[in-house]
Amino acid sequence: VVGGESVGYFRFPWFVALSRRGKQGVDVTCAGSLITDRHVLTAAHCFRRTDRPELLYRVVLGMVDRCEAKEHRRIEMLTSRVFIHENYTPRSTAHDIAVIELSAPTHFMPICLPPQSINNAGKRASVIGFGSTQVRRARYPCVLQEANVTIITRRACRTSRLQPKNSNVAGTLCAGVYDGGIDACDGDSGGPLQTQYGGLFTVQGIVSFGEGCARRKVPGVYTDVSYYRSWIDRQISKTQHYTA
Ligand code: 4AZ
Repeated sequence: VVGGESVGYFRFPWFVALSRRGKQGVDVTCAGSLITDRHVLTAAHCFRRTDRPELLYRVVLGMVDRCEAKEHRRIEMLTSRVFIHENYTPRSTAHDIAVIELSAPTHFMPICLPPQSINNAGKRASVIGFGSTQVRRARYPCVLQEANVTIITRRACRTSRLQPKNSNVAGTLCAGVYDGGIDACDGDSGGPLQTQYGGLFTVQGIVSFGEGCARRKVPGVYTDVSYYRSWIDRQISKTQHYTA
């Protein structure tokens, strides 16, 4: 996250870091959001270089300072299955959405899902992650970062200076700040773009892609979670014995 600030403990318990198995420490590859006691919402492209997606990541919960070897609330979970959107292909940025089924339930608080197909243009939102805080040369922070952005209309996204690929397809939304300087960046993929409705945090977007980071008039592109609400519900209901 470029242009954000450090987040304190216990603020965003649904935030999940996806760290590759077999690597030392916690690498910053991708992120996600806990949406039930055993499902994590993330980006399909986080799995693009593997044919066994359930073996790729450790799911890290309760992490705020990545540089600490241990934290009181930090736990790691394994994945039992990964549901990648049927129409996602690595050649395109469309349908960049996946649901991870954890091998056991967690006690962390999930984030709310939005209702189907709502229009959020103009709404203030924040993006959180351990992704790069610098634009030209990647630099990964120790502490989780949060930055405030605004969700913009599809039309404004299309007519922005550098039109991101596929930004006009249904199922994506754009968010940013007009003058640049604040954005998701490398390593933030899969993490939440979150808004508050009556005090409840809701995941409106999934960090998907951009043309660089934090450039003037070039918003970040997110998967529109409300567009995929029924798809998400279908994936969650595949878990046996699960009651919402
Ligand atoms: C990335 O590579 C990435 N500025 C995610 C979002 C954006 C750029 C890069 C948007 O994970």
